[in-house]
Parts: sequence; structure tokens; C-alpha cells
Amino acid sequence: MIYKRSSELFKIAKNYIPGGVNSPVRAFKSVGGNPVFASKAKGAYVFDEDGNKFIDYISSWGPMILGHAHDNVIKAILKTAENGTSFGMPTTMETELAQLALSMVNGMDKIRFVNSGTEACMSAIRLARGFTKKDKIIKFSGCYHGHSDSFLIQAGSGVVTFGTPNSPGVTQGTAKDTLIAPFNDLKYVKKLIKNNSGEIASIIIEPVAGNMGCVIPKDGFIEGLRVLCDKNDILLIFDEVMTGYRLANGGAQEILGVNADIVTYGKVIGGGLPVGAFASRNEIMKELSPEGSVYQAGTLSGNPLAMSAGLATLFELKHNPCIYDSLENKTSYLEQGMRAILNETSIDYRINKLGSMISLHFTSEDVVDFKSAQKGNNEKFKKYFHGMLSEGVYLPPSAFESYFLNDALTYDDIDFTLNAFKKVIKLI
Ligand code: KE4
Repeated sequence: MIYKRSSELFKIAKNYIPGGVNSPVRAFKSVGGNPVFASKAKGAYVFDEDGNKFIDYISSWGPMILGHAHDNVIKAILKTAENGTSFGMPTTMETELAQLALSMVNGMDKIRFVNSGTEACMSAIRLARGFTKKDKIIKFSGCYHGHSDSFLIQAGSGVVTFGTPNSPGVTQGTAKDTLIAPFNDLKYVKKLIKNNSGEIASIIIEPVAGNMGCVIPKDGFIEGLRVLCDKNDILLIFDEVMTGYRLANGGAQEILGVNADIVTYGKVIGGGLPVGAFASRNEIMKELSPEGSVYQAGTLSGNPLAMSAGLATLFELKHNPCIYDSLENKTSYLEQGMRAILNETSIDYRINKLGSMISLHFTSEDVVDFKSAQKGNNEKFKKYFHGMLSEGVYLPPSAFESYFLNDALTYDDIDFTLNAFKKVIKLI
């Protein structure tokens, strides 16, 4: 594969944009080499500026669950754009998407639209703090909730103490209100609650984690968090920016059979345009401005253009729920094919999969949290990533990401992927 044009474009971009990208993971830092610049995409395929065609397993990090440039989504966007794209005034499309989105999930009475998953999670934390009148939050190592200060925190040096900033620019003042626990470790959460009794507003979690690769909750873990929150007057926030409307119409709440107090959404809910959202029951949402005093706002929140893409996408998902079985079957087919090939080698590996989220880890240990995810062999991953890229398969450029299959993928595409996988695996 030739990436000449992308390399030229990357050089130019770096003169105007920090690192040449508008989101760090796109820069290929953890796999090395230069990023490929996309020129267009349709269905399961993305094309770069050198004319290379790739089978896409990122789906724009989740939103393109129907495949790229889905006819009905594009039609909806074009039709809406002719009447204007944003007014800064209420529109019926916001109400329509709110009704549709709420009709697909459990236990949520109202939803507020914002412009990204970061904004949704940041606002959800503020709402939880305003509702409970408590300051501290618990998050989990390896779970990512966007780049607002409260989340850019890593586990503190002392056991069961508050976190420390993991980015310059985040203050110790912010970090002291964020407590960090290992994913799948209920005992540790209990200790944090005991040591900070009466001070914790919320526990926020990716109920099925996708930012350590795909990491699945152990039986009883999420249910245990629900019980601890109920017992200790703590709000449970499910960050479903990745899992929402991807694992099922009702997302992880439906798959796991556990209801959160607040759920955040992004990605799929916007169908590829910038939409985030957070939802909860009336008694909590009534605290939100302008009804209540917890402030939150946004110029482009709920703009009709973004709403039209979200409406078209969720409409397809609601009225064709067989898409989820189809995605599950395709992902299982990919998984079984990868296992069959890997089992013919001496390569240590684990594959984690749930629904259409899957990740491959070059390790001999089960990947159940961030610590075990970090034990993966990144040198092998780099060779694997670039090998597959050169075969025309675009995977997430980081070992700490989940693949996102889209429904435009065919079994021929997956067979093509497995043939490439067979060739590449021999070389790493
Ligand atoms: P955004 O602000 O990127 O829309 O959403 C932040 C976010 C919140 N919660 C979860 C569970 C997420 O996965 C994300 C963002 N996901 C990453 C992929 N790991 C987006 C890719 C990127 O950062 O460019």
C-alpha cells in the first residue's frame, strides 16, 4: 500500500493543527507511522487520499453502526440542511429525537442534548453533584469519559486515596474529588465508599468498557455497584457513549438488566454528526437549568442538522432490531475465525467480545481491567495493526480500543479480513 499523499497531507496539517489531528488517537502515536487521510467512505469501506480502500472496523469510533453514508441518513441531512442548519431556537426535531431516544431505553424520563460524549459526561457529573449536594466521584482505571478535568485523573500513589491529575492543566483541587477504583473490583469500591462516607455523589462507569480494548464486567459487578449506590445514596452513571444504541436498542442497561440513575450517550445517537446526550428520571432532571439551578448550556446543542442524522439512525435501529442479531453474528464469525487461526500458532492471546464490540490482546492473561490490559505486547500489536492496514483492513490504531463493526459489513468482507489476518499473524 502506498500512503504517499497521506504523508504529504500530514506534514502540511502539522503546520496548522497541533500534531496534525483534531483528536490524538488519529495520529497513530501508539502504533507508529503516519496516519492515513480519509477522502470518502461508503458502507463498510473507507477510502484514503491515495485511493486505497479499507474495510473499516472503527466506524468513526462507533457512530456509523449502519455503515458510512447510509442513504436514509444522507437524505435526512440534505433535506434538513436546505431549511437551515442551526437556529438557536427550539425546534420540533429535538423533541422528536428526544421522544425516539427515550422510547428505546429503560427508566429515563427526560434527555438533554449536547455536542459530544465529553460534554454529556461532564454535565452528568455536575448534575449528580447538584442533585446529591456531594462532591466526590468514583471512576475506574481505564474507563474514559471524555477529556473534562474530573476524568483526567489516575489512581493516587496511596492505596484507596484520591486520584492525581494525569494531564498537565488539571489541578490537584479537581483531582481530590475523583477517586479511582480498578474495573471489576467491587471490594475496592466498598473500601472507597467506607473511607469517604457521605461524600460521594456518583459512581461513573462504562458498563461494558471499550477504552481498554473491550473489557466485560464480571458477573455481579455491575449489579453490585447498583446495590452499593442504593445503600449509600450515590447516583450510578452509565457512560453509554459507546454502548448506547450499539449493544441493543436499550444499550448496556438492556443487555445487563441493570438500570442506572443517569445515562450518557454519544456516537450512534448522532448518526455521525456531533451529538451527545444525558438522560435521567424526572426528579433528577428537574434540577437542570432552566427548570432547576444546575447550569448547563450550548449554542449548537440540539441543532436540527445533527438531530436529523440521529433521528434517521435511531429510526433504522428501532424499526430493524434484527440489526443487533446481525451485528452479533458477524462479530462472532470474525471472532471464531480469528481464534481458529491463532490456535494454529504459539501466540499468546485473549479476545474479548460482547455484541459488536471486540478486541484482540496479545497476552497470556485474561484482560479484566486496565492493569491486565496493559500487559499486552504492544510491539506485536503495532506489527499486527500495520500488517492489516497494508492488507486493506483499517483497525483502531491502539491496543486500548474496541473494534466497532457496522452493519454494512458482509461475510465476504469478514472472509477477506480473516485471509489478511492469516497472512499477517504469521509475520508478527
Ligand atoms: P467524545 O467527546 O469523544 O464524543 O466522547 C468521549 C467519550 C466518552 N465516553 C466514552 C465511553 C468514550 O469512548 C468516549 C470517546 N471515545 C473515543 C474512542 N475511545 C473517541 C475517539 C477519540 O478520542 O478520537
